[in-house]
Amino acid sequence: MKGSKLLVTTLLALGLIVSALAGPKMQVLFNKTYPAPKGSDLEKAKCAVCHVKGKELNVYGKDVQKAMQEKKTKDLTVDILKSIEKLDSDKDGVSNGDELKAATNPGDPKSKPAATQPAETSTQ
Ligand SMILES: [Ca+2]
Repeated sequence: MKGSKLLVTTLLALGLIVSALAGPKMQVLFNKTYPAPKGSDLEKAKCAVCHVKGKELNVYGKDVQKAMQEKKTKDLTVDILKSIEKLDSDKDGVSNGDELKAATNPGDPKSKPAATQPAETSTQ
């Protein structure tokens, strides 16, 4: 009995450590879902796609977190990522999905696709 209690405690401790590191697993899934060309804003952002610094989340990271909480899961899935593509987390006027397609950072308003207006917009 003593042994199994120790095992449970160890497993719980391990679980806490793993869940504290939002990192590698989520990043792997993210990179698989949104492969970023080398040198793109998205590729250069790495952790900064979801995080401000360390564990602190940016606006896009918070939307990911909210979507995960709504699904009551701690595991990031492709569906969760897709479910927030229509949002514009950083409010730069370009949806997360469009930014990810263009390999810009959906959590940074300064990073967005180069003007994508139709060619025949009136001159300014
Ligand atoms: Ca945006």
